[in-house]
Amino acid sequence: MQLNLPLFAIKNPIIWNLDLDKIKKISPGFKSALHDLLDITADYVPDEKSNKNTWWKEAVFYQIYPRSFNKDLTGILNKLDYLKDLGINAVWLSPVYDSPNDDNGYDIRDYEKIGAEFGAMEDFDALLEGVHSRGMKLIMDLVVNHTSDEHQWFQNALRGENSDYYFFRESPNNWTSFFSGSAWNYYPELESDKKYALHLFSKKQMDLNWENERLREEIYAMIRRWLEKGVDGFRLDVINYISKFPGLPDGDETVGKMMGYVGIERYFFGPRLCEFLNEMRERAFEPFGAFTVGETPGVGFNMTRLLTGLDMVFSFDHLENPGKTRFDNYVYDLNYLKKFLITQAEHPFYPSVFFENHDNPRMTSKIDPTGKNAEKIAKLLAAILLTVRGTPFIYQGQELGATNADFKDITELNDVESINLYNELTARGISKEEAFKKVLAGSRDHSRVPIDWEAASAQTRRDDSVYSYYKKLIKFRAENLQRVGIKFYEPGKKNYFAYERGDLFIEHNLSDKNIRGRYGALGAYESRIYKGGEKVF
Ligand code: ISL
Repeated sequence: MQLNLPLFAIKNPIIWNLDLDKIKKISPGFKSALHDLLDITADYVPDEKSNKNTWWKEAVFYQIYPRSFNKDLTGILNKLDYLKDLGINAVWLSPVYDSPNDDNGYDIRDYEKIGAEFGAMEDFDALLEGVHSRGMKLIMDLVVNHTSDEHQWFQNALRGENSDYYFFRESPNNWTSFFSGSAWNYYPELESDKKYALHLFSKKQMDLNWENERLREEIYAMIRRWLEKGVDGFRLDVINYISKFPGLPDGDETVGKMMGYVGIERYFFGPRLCEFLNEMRERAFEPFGAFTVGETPGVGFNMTRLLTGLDMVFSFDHLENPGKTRFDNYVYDLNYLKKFLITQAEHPFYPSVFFENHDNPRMTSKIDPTGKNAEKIAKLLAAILLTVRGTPFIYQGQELGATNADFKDITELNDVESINLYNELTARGISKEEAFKKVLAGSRDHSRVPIDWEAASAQTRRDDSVYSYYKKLIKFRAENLQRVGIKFYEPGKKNYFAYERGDLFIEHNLSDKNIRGRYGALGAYESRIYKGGEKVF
């Protein structure tokens, strides 16, 4: 998929059965790296999941990115009625902890303190109470692959105390950071010979060493304190990266080129990942019946099945067409989304469904960069999101049909990933215009601009708005679409996506042209729901 090879290149039995050892031209290093990338848990047998309360299978979640939602925690509290009116059952709050904000809160300085820009712990308690009193749930963002370099643990490590909470080495390996450049910082002031420390993300997000049992205990204790407060669960940031291969071996350069980042096969599904997740579940989540959704980039359907320590995961493979990355300028083909959802349904796990979050441009703009059909596409995406099998996650603004921001210049961007990438591209000799164009295609800032509350309130009063469409469909879903299976209809028909769920028949036109549906014509990007041949939505 990463290379956009035709499927027969993989499914052809001659290729499928190739014994890599017999191919002389493949270097042993590439072979073993490829093996690690594809096959590392071949012998792992997953445990049975416990029979806990699975409220989240019936919930509609809403993600709040606090700094661009409504100012602070009290601002969020003031919008809970808006969310309740929309029909939301659970809120995922992106980080609100104390942080120097190098990566907007995903660099935590103190896990048990609220960032001053958002308020204080009393404000958080009031928010939690406000959520619960409206019959909703609240999940927090748990960022435990790394901490800020300003976290006390890292500050201690720099003084030589508990330095095994992080990864320090005498010399860096060849791993690259997701936010450009080497994944290693150099600290010349250190007394030890090990002056390099690992950061897979920004230079201020230092990777924690999960091999260290004392560190794991501290993390579990911290999680339990939040659960004692009454939070209902967590979204776990890049949680599949927590187990790194012992010794942190160099990544294979060819695999690195294929994937865009060197070293990824050494940690994206590390040898102790399932063990750590199960341990964390037993020690922290399970005693509280807490819900977990893991952010697990690159894991794929088959490995997802093995992640029994988590209730659900976010997979990202549907956010770009095969062969494309977020920073490519292209028009997204919805037929691929359909194929992804059909294939996913063949796998035995309960999926999350989402099209947007704080790390991606708006999906409507990906499908139609001109914006001409933005409202129709926003409604189509709502209809798919809320009628396929799985738990839907709405990202703030999506319910208003938000499109990408109209940034004109690099100085208008704020995200560390965008700025680092721009600097990397221009340093490589690419012109400023070209570099800006590329960064703009994938910039995370598109979805981080403030919510337009005036437009929101106008939409709540308009019956045919995107907001009202979401609201009606969420209600319809709660009444008609709980815990029923899915059976796809005419899956081979291009630009047409249709399925049965119980006694409902749902169909979508994935194109901007009229097409023939089961019971008549479907207009551009139109969705319909039928019951016994009668249109009910
Ligand atoms: O960078 C990636 C490869 O393209 C992503 O898959 C990346 O791993 C993913 O976006 C991680 O995101 C999460 O962790 C980051 C933070 O900046 C994001 O906002 C968060 O969602 C580091 O904490």
